[in-house]
Amino acid sequence: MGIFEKFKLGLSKSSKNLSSGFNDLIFKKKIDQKMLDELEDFLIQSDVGVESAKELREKFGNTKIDPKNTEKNKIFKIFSNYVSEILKPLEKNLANMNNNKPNVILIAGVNGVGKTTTIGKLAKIFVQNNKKVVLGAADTFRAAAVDQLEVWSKKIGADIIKSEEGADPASVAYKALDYAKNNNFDYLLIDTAGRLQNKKNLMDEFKKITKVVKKIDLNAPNETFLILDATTGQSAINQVEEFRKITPITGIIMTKLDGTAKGGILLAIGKKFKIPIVALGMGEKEDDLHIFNAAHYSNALMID
Ligand SMILES: Nc1nc2c(ncn2[C@@H]2O[C@H](COP(=O)(O)OP(=O)(O)O)[C@@H](O)[C@H]2O)c(=O)[nH]1
Ligand SMILES: [Mg+2]
Repeated sequence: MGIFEKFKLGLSKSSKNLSSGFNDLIFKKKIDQKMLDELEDFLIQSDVGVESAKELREKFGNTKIDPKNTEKNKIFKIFSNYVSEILKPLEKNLANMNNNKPNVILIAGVNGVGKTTTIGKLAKIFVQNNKKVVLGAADTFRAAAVDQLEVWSKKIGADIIKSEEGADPASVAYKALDYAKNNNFDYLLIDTAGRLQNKKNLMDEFKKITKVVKKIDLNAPNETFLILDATTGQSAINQVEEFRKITPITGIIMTKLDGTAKGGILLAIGKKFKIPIVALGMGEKEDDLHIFNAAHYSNALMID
């Protein structure tokens, strides 16, 4: 399966929702203010964001559409071009990430969004590109979290540095970077705990991690990727706001797009925060993470 086909499959719930919404509204009704109101409401409910819904309403309102001659492609194109224009500048090219060795990537996000799973999948992409990858198990809050990362490390052929449950996450991060540096690794991916309900602790934890890794490498962490769960909808927006206060975010990975009809949330987040988008998670398996491509995403949203 090609990469576009994977986007299409992963986003099929969202594309069905959007395409059938356009079908019911634009193609079956006269374009008037009432229909445009309905369209705007529908777009807001699809989580594309209030601002985008307004701008799209305007675009559709200015388009001549003959209801007898349903120019589906024209409508779909207006939508995908709009999405693509906003998100294209946000494509984060992993190959062009700074050439620090090792490249230290800190993974942040609230519990359950898919941090550990995403680390496994992302590490697999690096390993497939013949990179040496080590995982740092700095989510020491639960023993199960370390075990889960260990399973991934074995599955994909990456090393892991861990400590006992309850250990200081910063000390694990330090140990992992020390190991990565001395053994000439290309990437270190650091898993963290995401207890946003205790913001002060989380903030202190991130401060401490970023401080101790700088003792080994002043540039570390080179990246901090925030993981967001697409099925949480608007709450993902709050999470970006909260995490940005805790630590600078250099990239977003959105997971579980396969599990929601509201994949438009990525557009809302891109438009609002303009943070680069790294990859999209579209399933639980090791090959279900896809490097973000704005054209593929925007086109895949419009196929029914
Ligand atoms: N359907 C689907 N499930 C996912 C995806 N990413 C992660 N998950 C699942 O979400 C759950 C939580 O993932 P986990 O990595 O443990 O989250 P963490 O608490 O942030 O580390 C697990 O059951 C994963 O298999 C995805 O892209 N699609
Ligand atoms: Mg985890």
